[in-house]
Amino acid sequence: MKRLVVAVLLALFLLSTSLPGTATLSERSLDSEPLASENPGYEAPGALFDRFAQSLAIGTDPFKHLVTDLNNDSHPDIAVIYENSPILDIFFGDLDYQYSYSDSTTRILSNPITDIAAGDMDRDDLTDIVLSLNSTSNNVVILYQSGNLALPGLAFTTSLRPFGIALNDFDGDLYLDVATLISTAPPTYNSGFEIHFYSESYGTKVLATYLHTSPLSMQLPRLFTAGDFNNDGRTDLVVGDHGVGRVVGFINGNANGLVWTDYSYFNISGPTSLVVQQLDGAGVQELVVGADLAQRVQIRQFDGTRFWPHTELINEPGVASLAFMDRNGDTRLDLVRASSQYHNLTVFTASSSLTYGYASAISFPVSLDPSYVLVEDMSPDDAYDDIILISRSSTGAGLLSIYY
Ligand SMILES: [Ca+2]
Ligand SMILES: [Ca+2]
Ligand SMILES: [Ca+2]
Ligand SMILES: [Ca+2]
Repeated sequence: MKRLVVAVLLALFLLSTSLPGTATLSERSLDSEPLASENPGYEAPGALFDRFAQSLAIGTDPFKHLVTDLNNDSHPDIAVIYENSPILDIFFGDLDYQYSYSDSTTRILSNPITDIAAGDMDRDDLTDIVLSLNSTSNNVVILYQSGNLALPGLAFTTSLRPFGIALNDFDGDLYLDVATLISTAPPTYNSGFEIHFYSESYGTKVLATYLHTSPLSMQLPRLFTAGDFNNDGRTDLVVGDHGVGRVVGFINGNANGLVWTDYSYFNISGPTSLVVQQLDGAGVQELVVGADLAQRVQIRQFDGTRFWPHTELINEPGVASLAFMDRNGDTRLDLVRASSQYHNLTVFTASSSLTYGYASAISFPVSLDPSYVLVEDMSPDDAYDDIILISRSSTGAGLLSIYY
């Protein structure tokens, strides 16, 4: 009800502030099937989700981004990294929650950045940035907000090149530790993950069984995420390898973060996105896998032994990135899927049995190839969470888009 009131107020505000020509369009869309060009927005039947959008041209081949407050003004900021690039761009949300190059900053690292994460690493209530670099030494860098995210920050070295980061307090000392997904450059195909504890000054304390050995036989694992998929209160780790077509979950076996011997894996062709998320509000968290070669999104639940397939969304080509939002306030999380084949975003509304279908979905086009999608609350004036997408054109030109 509250959402509806907000939506009505928002619509009235729009009508009252819009130009005469656009008011005519809005009125017409109320009593006829809306045309795509009319952007009927979130609440209208056939909504396109793009009544409000904000776009910003960014660097070439944007790869991943995150949203957090990086200058302590309570306005969300957006950090972006790029494919094979040492550049970190940070766009600060201004007083009106707008983003531009005039209010941004850039850091140029020593080597190409392979992953980015955010967390309060020094417990000063200011969110810091952690970057992994495609290099053999000083290849994980922590930039502290208290130092204005200035280089060199704090650097430490992983056993092999790092290609993924997951942050969690793995040993219960209240400080975030850094898990890294590591591998050699091909063709030796050694890979694994390790945990660098704050209490050990991020020296390697755990080096997990190498991922390249049988039966996992991974070659270039690049997907890495953390989450408690077995519901025992300890954060576990999940690794995916697109080329080999395999996903493995490692169970965190001890509150000291030192035991990682139990794992469970399954095969899926071409995984591109891993999310551990409580989707239905109860029981174990769900493991969601998007796969472009398998053309599907699978939702699995760990039953103590294996990741049991709960449901899947098939015939979904080009799955590039997944995120979740509750777009209708029913506490079940709805699925946001970016497709590099359809060049669009689709928001699938979850049913009570946690299935997702086109019957209750909305789709809207995006700049050519979506790279990574996030859901965050980008403005206190907006009752809903928003979708933040980075995408690229056929020439690689990057675009940051926020859909309200
Ligand atoms: Ca900010
Ligand atoms: Ca901090
Ligand atoms: Ca810790
Ligand atoms: Ca666990």
